[in-house]
Amino acid sequence: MLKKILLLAALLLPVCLVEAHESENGQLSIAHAWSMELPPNAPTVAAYFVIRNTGTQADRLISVDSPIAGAAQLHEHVNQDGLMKMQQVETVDVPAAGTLTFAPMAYHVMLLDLKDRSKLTTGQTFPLTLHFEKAGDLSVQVIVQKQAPDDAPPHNH
Ligand SMILES: [Cu+2]
Repeated sequence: MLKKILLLAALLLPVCLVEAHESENGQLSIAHAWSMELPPNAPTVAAYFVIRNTGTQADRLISVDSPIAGAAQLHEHVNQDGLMKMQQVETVDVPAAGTLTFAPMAYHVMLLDLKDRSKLTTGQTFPLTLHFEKAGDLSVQVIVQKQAPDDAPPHNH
């Protein structure tokens, strides 16, 4: 009986990896894509995720886009004279055999000129495509939630 349960668990595991908010392309995988629900009139929204690179080659995130936004930018937070400010960056390097976390007060995707606000309420998802120099395109579903997940990785149910 126990064996049966373990087998069942093993069979269910791969399903977990291809959940809506995860995406994989060779060495790169994107997990925990999320966004925080904002007031309905917020002019921009930020999206966050974790990029894992299991390969021996570094890659580079060169741009992002989403059908719900007219424009999408890569941003970082920097400490400027004691003030945290965000600014646009051209690209973000993904280290070999490493993890890069996009999170509040760190790297994030800024979506501007929002088109479909119905997707920006808690429980909804919207598509986001990441363009990498070597790995090509990776699309994920971003989950809109009320607050930040207290611990992004590891994945648990
Ligand atoms: Cu920003």
